[in-house]
Amino acid sequence: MRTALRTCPICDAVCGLRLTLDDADRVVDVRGDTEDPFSRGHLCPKGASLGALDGDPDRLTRPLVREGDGFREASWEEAFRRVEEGLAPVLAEHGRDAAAVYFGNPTFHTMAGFVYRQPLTQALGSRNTYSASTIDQMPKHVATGHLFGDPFAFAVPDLDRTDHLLVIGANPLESHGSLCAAPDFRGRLTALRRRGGRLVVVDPRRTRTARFADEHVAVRPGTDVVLLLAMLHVLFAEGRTVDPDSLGFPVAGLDRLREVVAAFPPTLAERHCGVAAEVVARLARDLAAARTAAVYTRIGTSTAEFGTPVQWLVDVLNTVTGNMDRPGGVMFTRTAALEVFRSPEPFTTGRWRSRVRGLPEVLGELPVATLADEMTTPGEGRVRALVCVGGNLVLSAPGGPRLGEALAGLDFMVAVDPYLNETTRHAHVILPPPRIVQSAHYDFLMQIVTVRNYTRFSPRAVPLGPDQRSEAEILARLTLIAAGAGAAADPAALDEQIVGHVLAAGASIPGSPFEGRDVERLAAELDGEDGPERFLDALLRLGPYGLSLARLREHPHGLDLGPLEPRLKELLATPSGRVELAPDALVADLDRLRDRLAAPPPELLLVGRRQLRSNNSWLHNTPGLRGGGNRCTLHVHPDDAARLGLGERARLRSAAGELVVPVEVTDAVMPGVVSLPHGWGHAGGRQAVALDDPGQNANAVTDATVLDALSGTAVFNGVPVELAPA
Ligand SMILES: Nc1nc2c(c(=O)[nH]1)N[C@H]1C(S)=C(S)[C@@H](COP(=O)(O)OP(=O)(O)OC[C@H]3O[C@@H](n4cnc5c(=O)[nH]c(N)nc54)[C@H](O)[C@@H]3O)O[C@H]1N2
Ligand SMILES: Nc1nc2c(c(=O)[nH]1)N[C@H]1C(S)=C(S)[C@@H](COP(=O)(O)OP(=O)(O)OC[C@H]3O[C@@H](n4cnc5c(=O)[nH]c(N)nc54)[C@H](O)[C@@H]3O)O[C@H]1N2
Ligand code: SF4
Ligand SMILES: [Mo]
Repeated sequence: MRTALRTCPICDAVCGLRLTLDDADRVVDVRGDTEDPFSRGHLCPKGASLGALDGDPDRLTRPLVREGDGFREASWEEAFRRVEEGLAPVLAEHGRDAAAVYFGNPTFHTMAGFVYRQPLTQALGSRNTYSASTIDQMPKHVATGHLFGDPFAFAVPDLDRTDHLLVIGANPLESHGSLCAAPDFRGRLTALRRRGGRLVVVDPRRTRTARFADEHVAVRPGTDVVLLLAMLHVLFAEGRTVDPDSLGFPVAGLDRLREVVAAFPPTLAERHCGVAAEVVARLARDLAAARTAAVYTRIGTSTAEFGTPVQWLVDVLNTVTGNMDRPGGVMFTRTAALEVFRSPEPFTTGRWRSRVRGLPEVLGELPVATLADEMTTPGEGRVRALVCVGGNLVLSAPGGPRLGEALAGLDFMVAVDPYLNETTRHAHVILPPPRIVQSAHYDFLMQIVTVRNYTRFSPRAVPLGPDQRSEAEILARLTLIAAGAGAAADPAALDEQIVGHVLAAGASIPGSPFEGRDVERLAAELDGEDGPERFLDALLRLGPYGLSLARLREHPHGLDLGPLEPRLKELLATPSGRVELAPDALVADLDRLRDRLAAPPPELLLVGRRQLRSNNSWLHNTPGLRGGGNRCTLHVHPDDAARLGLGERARLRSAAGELVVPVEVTDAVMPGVVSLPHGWGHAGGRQAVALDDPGQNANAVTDATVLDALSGTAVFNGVPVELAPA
């Protein structure tokens, strides 16, 4: 028996874990790491199941290649050769855009996903680049890009110091927080209440977080944009906004903003949001009156028709109440490794458009909602091949079943995934990453959104066997194949190129520790077992804390780098050099809202529901996480159930599709709203536990034709539906 320390890779909370491994290197016990200065021993049921997940007998251990209607195991050499044979002709005959790539949620957590995403995308050279961002946080990037000029400068609630937290469309007691990395969210909210602070939740459902809060305000799905405009209306009308000169950073657009919100009085919000006008006004006044306050929003408003306007208005509220970039408000991290990348080109979108629907590119990506169109619409530039890294699109994307049919018609698909599932079963080659504990871990991306500055590196706990390939090597080889270098090209050479890039950039930054130094010499000094570790070492050395991989290894429980500090002024990258409170694109997008408000509201709206013992599409195969409340049911309010005469099962229909689902009558949802969790609908894979109680695919009824216009993000919350007894 021995112990190994590592960060949990499953969600944004980045909890430190203490694993016990037996002599056969199996994980036999998982505890929270009480010495981690950030998570202090916190652990949730998913983290506690990491051993079962890591040792899942259904995880693939060898590559699979398609043979007839089935799969057979193959050597890595054969598998990579098959990738080359499948991909190269598509690129040669139909051009770069004929191959698409998708990066799924787990690639936002893995080191390999962070390091190779750009090289692989560049090597493919396709406009058809997709990721989970356009079914998740893209509205936040777009709003942030317009407000601050840097689409990655995410304002994070200063959870541990705020006096007033307004949560809109997030359920951190079940999701454990998102774009707000805060292990033990419940403990932090308990501390908020104990120091006399106030927690208010705006959500169409009475969630675990809503029940915990001082106040829960039920809002009609998709209407938060009106609520926020009306709150701003109140603040301006009552002179409750702070003096812009007191903010500590320059702002532009205040007068225009005042004009815009003048058209949205609280009475209008009452009509559309189902929230009484005096409650709307009080929400605004409470925010302005609090000593410090933070407004926080996530999936409930991000994957919604007005996702980008809501993310914009949330940070506008944070700004005009004087809470932007100050302790107790919302703040910006100073990361240990990513500061070199902080200032990008001026933010812009639409540098190219999707072929079929003409949707604008954002951050180099096209909307996942149009991937099926690109695969099935004939013509030049049709997508004929897919590289799918850590994505279960059939269950995760809007109109998933239709996308599944499109995948079945591809000339070639390769999946990098530990499971044979609903999506990867359409692949011609499946390349499995090794066990979880066989990968080193560093949260490049999550460290952008921690509520304290914090960093931690976990070395791999179990070495790779001779028949295994690291995810880094898999992605490096795919990159080389896409670049035309072939299946046998040397991944180490690619790694040196990637690392060389960082070193050269560092050497050209005035005042950096690498300034003027020779890249080859620098490369020889780097530490690390493989490309990603060396890459990390380079970034840490260039970072603001003067760290290195060696220093992080000396601190296996992680390093607390202190509370967040004001720094917006140095991050600002707008052409005006000011925070743009009323950007043209956002103000113009409100025309779409006026049209929507003029139409009669749908009678019944579908929203999602995350479940504590689940994580998107891939944890349903772990026995310890099944059962209890973790079932795929439709929550229906008793009034709606009675009105519609519903029994045990109901037929749920939208413009996009139809499902028969088990009904759970509960007043946890407001009348006129039904809720179905996503990630279910298991079929056709090799996941015995998941297939035993497969549930229904919520994305059979979400509609890929309705999007948040500016970001191309799919609408999962606020889908018009009809319901009838089945
Ligand atoms: N209706 C509805 N749909 C939604 C949402 C919703 O709220 N409602 N939420 C959306 C959101 S926010 C997200 S992020 C997406 C997520 O959707 P996806 O991007 O599809 O991500 P996951 O379902 O988390 O996992 C995808 C795949 O990654 C594999 N995987 C697990 N670990 C690893 C690893 O280490 N490496 C690799 N290469 N693969 C791995 C899993 O086996 C699984 O097949 O779903 C979205 N879909
Ligand atoms: N247990 C668990 N944890 C997870 C995941 C998981 O699947 N399971 N997924 C992970 C991922 S990928 C992500 S992105 C995060 C997401 O983290 P969160 O955003 O915190 O997760 P959700 O539970 O989807 O919370 C969204 C809330 O918005 C509400 N809502 C729906 N429509 C509206 C609306 O129109 N207005 C308002 N105001 N609210 C609305 C929903 O009822 C729901 O309570 O969670 C991560 N953590
Ligand atoms: S809260 Fe998230 S990071 Fe922490 S143990 Fe659970 S799944 Fe892992
Ligand atoms: Mo997500």
